Amino acid sequence: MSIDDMNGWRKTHYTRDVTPELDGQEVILGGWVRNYRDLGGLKFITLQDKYGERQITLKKGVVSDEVFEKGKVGYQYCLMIKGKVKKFEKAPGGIEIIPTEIKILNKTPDKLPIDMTGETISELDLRLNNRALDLRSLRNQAIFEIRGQVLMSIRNFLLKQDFTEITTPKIIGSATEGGTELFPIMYFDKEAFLIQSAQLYKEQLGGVYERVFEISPAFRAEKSHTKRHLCEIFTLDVEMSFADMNDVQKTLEELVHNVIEDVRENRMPALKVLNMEDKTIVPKLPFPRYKYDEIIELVDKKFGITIEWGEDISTEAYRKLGEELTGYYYITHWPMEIKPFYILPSNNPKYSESFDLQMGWLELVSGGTRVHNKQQLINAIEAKGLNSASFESHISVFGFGMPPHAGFGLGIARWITFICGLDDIREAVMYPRTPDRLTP
Ligand code: AMO
Repeated sequence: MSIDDMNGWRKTHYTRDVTPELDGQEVILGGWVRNYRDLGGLKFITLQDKYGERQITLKKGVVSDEVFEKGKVGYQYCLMIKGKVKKFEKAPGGIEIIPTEIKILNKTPDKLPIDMTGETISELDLRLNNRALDLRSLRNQAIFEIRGQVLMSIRNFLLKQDFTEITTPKIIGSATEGGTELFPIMYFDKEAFLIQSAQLYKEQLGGVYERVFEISPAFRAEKSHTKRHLCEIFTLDVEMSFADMNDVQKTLEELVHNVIEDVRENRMPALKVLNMEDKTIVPKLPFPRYKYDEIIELVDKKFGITIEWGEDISTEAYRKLGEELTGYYYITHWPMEIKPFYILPSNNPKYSESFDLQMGWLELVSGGTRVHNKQQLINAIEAKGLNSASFESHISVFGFGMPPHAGFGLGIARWITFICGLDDIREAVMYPRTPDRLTP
């Protein structure tokens, strides 16, 4: 069988736009074969495109012999179909298309590497190896439709609140946050690094545009093989001047509330595909707030897990916490010693003006009030054992009238994992990067 050209054909509709009102009209659709059934004198092709699917019905004697013969297709063949819309209640969506012409634009092997019928879910690594194909599945269509909505709703919400969208460099000359988790690269004949967070730039630009946000990648050279860690992350970074952590927490919880409301309002069919329609519900405001001290006391009393004051909360403790606190909640006032230099110490300097936003057991956000006094910033950098000279260009900005400010960073993939009820963060990213995965 030969491969056809489009030959001037253009799609007249997406599948979702072919409604029963178009009964009798001629349409041209294009897409891929999600499903195919050959019952002898009758063949059904389920044609999918970016928005959905429609049934193409080929009955011997009703369609031409040539079209009937051409209807012998394989899974995920790329097709264009010209045909008449026919109202038919028994067909999915109450419509079928009776084709008058079929173009086969590209074929697939007899056996695809992963299941594309939706009957079973192939193993994740196998799916990721064939990601562009895998992304055509109904489940992935739903996940990334929701992700798109989340990003759009975040932007709409923040722009309405006078935030300015910024874009900051992802290649930097020296280690910013002092961590060891940086990817070095060659920048012509010099060593440079991929950025770990937009932190320092968003703070600087907060001193210009007052309220800023960025949605962008950041790179973490952590060899973590967990279901919640990636090496290339995508974060929402927010910074607000003339504000402290309480103001930021209020904006953040309103943002979460609004975004989930938008997802439910606009993406209910996608939530249903993922069986999340009763689980991803609009959270009540305000979110519960617990201090770090209260949390370590709770996990000790309730679960007998001891966390030494000053230590991070262990994964085991988080898991247990997630059984107790199932929704969104804040953990505030972390020990200063486990927070980065840019976080403002509390009046009792053992503590910090910081918070995490949790969803059950998973950390979604971290943030806090920042140091804005230049000398205090220099001291804080050195107290963390870093060389303030390598932060000179950043520190200098604090000598030019830096306002008090606060902000947060939200991991987009972690949030999508939660909203979509996924088991592994890699499912929430089109092309995930992990210690073991650099392709595709
Ligand atoms: P932090 O390092 O906590 O804070 O990162 C912010 C959020 O990004 C997500 N995240 C990750 N997601 C997947 N894989 C990873 N390896 C990973 N690392 C982080 C988490 C996390 O809560 N500059 C500060 C933010 C601020 O204070 O504004 C920062 O980067 O959801």
